[in-house]
Amino acid sequence: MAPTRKERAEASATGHTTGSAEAAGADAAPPAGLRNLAKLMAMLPSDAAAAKRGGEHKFWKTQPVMQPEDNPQLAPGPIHANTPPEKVRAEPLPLPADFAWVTVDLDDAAQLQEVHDLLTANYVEDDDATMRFKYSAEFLHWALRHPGFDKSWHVGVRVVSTQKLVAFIAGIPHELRVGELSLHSTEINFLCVHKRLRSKRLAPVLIKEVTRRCNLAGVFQAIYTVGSVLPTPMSCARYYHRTLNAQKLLETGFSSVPLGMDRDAHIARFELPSATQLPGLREMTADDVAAVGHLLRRYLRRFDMAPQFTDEEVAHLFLSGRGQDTNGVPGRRGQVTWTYVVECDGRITDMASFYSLPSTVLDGSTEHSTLEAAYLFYYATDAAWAGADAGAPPVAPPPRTDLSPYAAAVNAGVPLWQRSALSRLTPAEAADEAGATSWREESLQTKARLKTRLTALMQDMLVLAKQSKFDVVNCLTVMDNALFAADLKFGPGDGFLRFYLFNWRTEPIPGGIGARADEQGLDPAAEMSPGPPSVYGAGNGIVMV
Ligand code: MYA
Repeated sequence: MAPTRKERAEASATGHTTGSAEAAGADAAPPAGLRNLAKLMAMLPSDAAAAKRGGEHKFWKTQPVMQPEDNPQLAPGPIHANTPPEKVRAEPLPLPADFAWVTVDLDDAAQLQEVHDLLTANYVEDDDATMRFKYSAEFLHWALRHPGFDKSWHVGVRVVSTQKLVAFIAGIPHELRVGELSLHSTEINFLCVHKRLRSKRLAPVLIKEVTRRCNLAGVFQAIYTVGSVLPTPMSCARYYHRTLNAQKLLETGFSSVPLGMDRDAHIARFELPSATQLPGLREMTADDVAAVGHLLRRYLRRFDMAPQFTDEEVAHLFLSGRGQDTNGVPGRRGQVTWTYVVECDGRITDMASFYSLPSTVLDGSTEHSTLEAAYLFYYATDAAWAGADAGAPPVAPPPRTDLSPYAAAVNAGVPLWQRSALSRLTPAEAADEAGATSWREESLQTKARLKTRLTALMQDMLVLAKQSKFDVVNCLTVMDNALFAADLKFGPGDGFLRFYLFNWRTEPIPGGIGARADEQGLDPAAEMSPGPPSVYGAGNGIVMV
């Protein structure tokens, strides 16, 4: 996930001095070999200026994405039919002289470091260039080596003469359920072009190349998130921020003391208990994978759109980013994800996770160079359900060894390009979703129980994030976050994140915004069906990194 967002713990003005990347020394001089790049890239057929005129979207209007003028009544489904491999372009798209495509091998430490360096200096900044995402090498390795990953979807562009990596885009396989339909799709992320090569129409070439590679692998749909508005968002969520280290956030200009409050009261407002409160809360282990998978699949089935994780993905997402123990020294080296479960009488009733995504502070006037941000990741609970809302458990769960529809199609010889709508969940995994009630139909009592439980669970996540030395916990308005955000002192930020589907048409899905005055007109779902916004949550159950 890659939002353009401005992190503010408070909605009030910060009085913060904006520092440019240049001033911060992040990109001060053209690195060797880049000196002639701008000249070289000028040879690209650049129609940037023309494209910008009147928001024409010269590129996006040619792509199989929902267009603003599309009839909203069109049935959900693909915009273009799947294509057999012989109809997919066999060679990579042409690049200008002295540029070459590379497939980045993220298991090679040097190549991983190159991607890390490119992103650290050139990736997403907030609107006034005061912060820039700083994904660690461990994070990129964890995020992009997702189960079933296809190395050819880790696409780079190098300058041939210097071998410098100057652009990148990546996809990982992802089973996405939108409404009742599941698509084997790719989650696209980390699109980045070196600052000196911007506005040369290189991004569309990267997007077309990764599309070609995905199509060759039998994948024809994608999901991606962008801070800005492109054709055409199908969901929009807002960033919320929960201050942990108020002093540091004030010093970095991330937040400010609200008018009418003194500094000490502001800092005291964000104090937390020193220990977690929920009995049975502990770190997730490998033994919990099946139980967490069961819980999560069922929980996510309540949303209009959500991933469908296999147990293998659950193990990867929540365990493989735990970093390495450091022989008694608190904390782990290279830790990316933190995942906890609640075990009650031998049963896992809750799970919750967050991941580490620091930002470089680009304002040279502060002594702090990095903001340590934890982002709320997936969570699930069954502690809130009872009676009718509980849903009928499957009478006899199918054996866990049965083949998924996808695997069965492989065995039956169905060609790769015709398998994209077949689920990779085994029958037992799929059965975990049975009987879940949509978030729209849950009773008020269930919502109230859910709110109580999630507030307790997330309060403990805040305590754990604080113990792990994070400065702030960020989340979006997706999933059930609206139920606990205000009570736990998450405040709205300036950033919004738009969700897009490639080659899939769907009705917009509520992203949990619309209730506040400054959110009017931003929620594509509200635009489609005007009415009071839901105060209870969102239909969007996706959290991208
Ligand atoms: S979002 C994170 C994006 N990265 C950053 O923001 C990092 C900092 N910025 C940069 O590196 C550059 O500014 C980028 C654009 C590379 C973003 N998503 O080359 P250009 C369109 C989609 O002259 P540049 C993430 O990673 C723009 O509207 N399109 O522009 C998810 C215009 O088209 P049109 C974007 O500034 C990425 C054209 O590109 C984005 O030099 C999902 C201009 O090209 C953007 N973030 O470079 C990608 N930014 O004229 C789509 C600009 O039509 C995946 N543009 O308006 C689609 C699915 C593909 C797989 C399908 C498989 C089936």
